[in-house]
Amino acid sequence: MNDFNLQKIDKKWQRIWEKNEIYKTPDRIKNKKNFYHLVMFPYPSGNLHIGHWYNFAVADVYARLKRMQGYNVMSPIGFDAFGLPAENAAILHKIHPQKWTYNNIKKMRKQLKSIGAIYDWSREIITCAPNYYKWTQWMFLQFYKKGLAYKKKAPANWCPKCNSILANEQAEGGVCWRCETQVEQREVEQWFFKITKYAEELLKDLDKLDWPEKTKLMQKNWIGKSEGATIKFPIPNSQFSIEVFTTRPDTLFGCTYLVLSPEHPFIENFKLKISNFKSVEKYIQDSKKKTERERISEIKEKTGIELKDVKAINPVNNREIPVFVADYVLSSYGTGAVMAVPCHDQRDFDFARKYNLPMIEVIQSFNEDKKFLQENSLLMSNGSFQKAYEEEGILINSGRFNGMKSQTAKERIVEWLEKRGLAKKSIHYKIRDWLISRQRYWGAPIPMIFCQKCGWQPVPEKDLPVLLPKVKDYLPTKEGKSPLAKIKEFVNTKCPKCGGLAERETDTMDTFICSSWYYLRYADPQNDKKFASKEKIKKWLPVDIYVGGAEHAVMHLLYSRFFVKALRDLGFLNFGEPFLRLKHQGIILGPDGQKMSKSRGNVIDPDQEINKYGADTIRMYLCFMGPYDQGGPWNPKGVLGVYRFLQKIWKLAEDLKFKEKNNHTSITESLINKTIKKVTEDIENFRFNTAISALMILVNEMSKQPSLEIRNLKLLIKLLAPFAPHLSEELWQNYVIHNSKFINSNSIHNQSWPKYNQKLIQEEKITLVIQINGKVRDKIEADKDISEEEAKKLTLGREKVRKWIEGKEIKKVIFVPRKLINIVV
Ligand code: ANZ
Ligand code: ZN
Repeated sequence: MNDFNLQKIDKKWQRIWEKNEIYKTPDRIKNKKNFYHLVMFPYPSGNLHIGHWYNFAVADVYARLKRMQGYNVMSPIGFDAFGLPAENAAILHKIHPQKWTYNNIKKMRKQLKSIGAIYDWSREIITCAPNYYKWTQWMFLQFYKKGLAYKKKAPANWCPKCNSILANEQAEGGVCWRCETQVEQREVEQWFFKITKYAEELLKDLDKLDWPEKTKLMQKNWIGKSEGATIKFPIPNSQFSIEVFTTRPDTLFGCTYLVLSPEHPFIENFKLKISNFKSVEKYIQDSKKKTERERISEIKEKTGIELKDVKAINPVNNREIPVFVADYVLSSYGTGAVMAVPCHDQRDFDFARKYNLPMIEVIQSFNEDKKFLQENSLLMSNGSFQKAYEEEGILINSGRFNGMKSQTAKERIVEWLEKRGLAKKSIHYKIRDWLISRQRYWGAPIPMIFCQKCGWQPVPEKDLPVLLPKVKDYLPTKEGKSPLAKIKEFVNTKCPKCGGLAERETDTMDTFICSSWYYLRYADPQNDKKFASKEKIKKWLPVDIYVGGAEHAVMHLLYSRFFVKALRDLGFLNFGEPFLRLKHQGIILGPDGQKMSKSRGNVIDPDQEINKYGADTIRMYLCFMGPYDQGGPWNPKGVLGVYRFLQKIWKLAEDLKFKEKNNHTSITESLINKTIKKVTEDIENFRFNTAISALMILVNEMSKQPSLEIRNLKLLIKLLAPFAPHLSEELWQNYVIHNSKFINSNSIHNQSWPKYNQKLIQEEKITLVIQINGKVRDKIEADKDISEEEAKKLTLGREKVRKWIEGKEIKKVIFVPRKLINIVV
């Protein structure tokens, strides 16, 4: 028998599998259902890090289970290859972005292969390849023709360091998502995709998806639906009025002034009437320097200025009220104007106090028997108010609506005003259209041509792709234009309509467009007539399971959903959601429990780890670390533990005498069936860690036996196969097949997954009650002899539980064996 050398086994089987194309996925296999298993394709940084491994290697365990369960599993991989770093490398190291990218891809392909995953490399796609971005451009054209792509001048987030404009999602928190530089605002002509058209559907369809609740909630908040009313405030002695959007029409009687955004057109229209217009203008200029973030920041003091000699009329009581301009009101939300209710909105309260504006209390908090709650009283003994009461309640100081609950009053007040044409119900969404122009080189050129005579013209489809030309200088121009603007041969072209001289668009597309449809291309990656054929799309899509990082919650995952809905409405797809089930991996920390970083010196390099322990050990350790969606610190002892476990299996196979039939075995049928059930269900539910625990128990029992039946060895190897594909192939070939020549059908990875017999499992389960601070929050089925340690691990992995303990410190765990576990936070 050979030495235990996992690295050698890795290489051997990777070579044989590749030669035999055992993971090549046909579009159909007779009597098998297709299953589309997808991981988020990597950016070709040139280095596969441990986070990639955590995503890809662990997801592959699931893919392999599905394969052994009899599905025709497609698990493709490719490269999200356009983007800034290639350009930065070009500037820094004077290497062409294309060369840099393809060099990195070559290196990463090799690293990816070392995982031992079931990737079908014949389906590989590279988004910066002309045969791919041709279709990205084609999609832009379809969107354009449907009115889903348009150009407009817009204040945009400008990163002074990257010299580029960023989407809102890429400037969250007011900083550039790549370099964390503070972003500024700039007005530029830009292309947009009309994602807002799908706001309601994107929101509604979240209910259909088997996705982590947290991710769905993030999308929901990002879409930000608000139901309320638009209310007109007439301007005395004119036919004009100012419209506001409010979610609280029940507070209308408490509105004592209006606030406009600095960009509101009313200001320009009424400038002759505004006696302090000069100062107002100055205020507006100053506000342009601030980012949206700064403007709405809770911490910063609200500033504003009154429009002197202009008044508006509160339509519920006909009182004349002053009008202000303040930059905390955004022009891009609602109507760009707000009715201020100081007693019931804290922002308005702070503002009113600062500028000494009147306050009227109109909502009071009452308990269930309509008794006024003194402790919530706003009024202080000196007659002034202490803070805003923002909850709903019962109306006071509101004329005939007094005594009504907020809920009812909202409806009634709007109905009442509606009769006079002064209000209507309305809905607003926070989500904005997707800004897709980039003033960068390394992206797909936007296929549009501008003609002085004919305006914007789409590039005819037959002329696609618009190839990205070679340039010498990758920096955007000082005016913020793409470096492509410096290439005359690229810019100058003919108008597709009149044939006259015209100019090409020089902006490139946001790389998030490339990744919004790549999963469609995997179904038919070589097609040069279509982005993918209808039949092939039908065979594979939608994606059955998608595994990747939670950081993509509102960008990639929302854009992809929008793409599918738009393509469906264009008649190219017959489904409305791209990813039916979604799983996120957690984050791996360094051995010191800190975020991995080069400067801390706590980075784990997967290449080094597999050189030491082999791919199977690393795959299995990643599975074993803890609940998959939580991640945790890398523990070298843990890795060693897993390595020894695999060694134990190796020895077990080598030392034990296997018999066709064995009368002395004391491995119970119950344990066998229990293990199959547990491993199956745990992998299905991404509880890889507990699946491995079950395998460990089984291996322990087997090691105690003087001899075992061959069927039990076969079973063990099968259960091990998804986790440790290389070692299990080696054992399978040596102890089960006994054949020197490898043929595909004999591979362990073409065997079927074992089934269990429920009847043979002795019921040893109990229901463990989970309490948080003494309150019952969840229940789990568990082994009757589950240890405190195990129970705690299981409990903390529950989504329901995490909701209650997130961000809190666990003070104590009380465990009553076979009954309950109580977590005190
Ligand atoms: C009066 C009022 C009274 C409001 C009250 C709230 C509480 P959401 O829920 O986020 O949609 N608002 C409307 N347009 C705005 C804009 N362009 N910039 C800043 N604020 C704006 O918020 C809706 C509320 O935000 C609206 O309801 C409005 O203030 C404010 F006791 O109207 B409210
Ligand atoms: Zn023309």
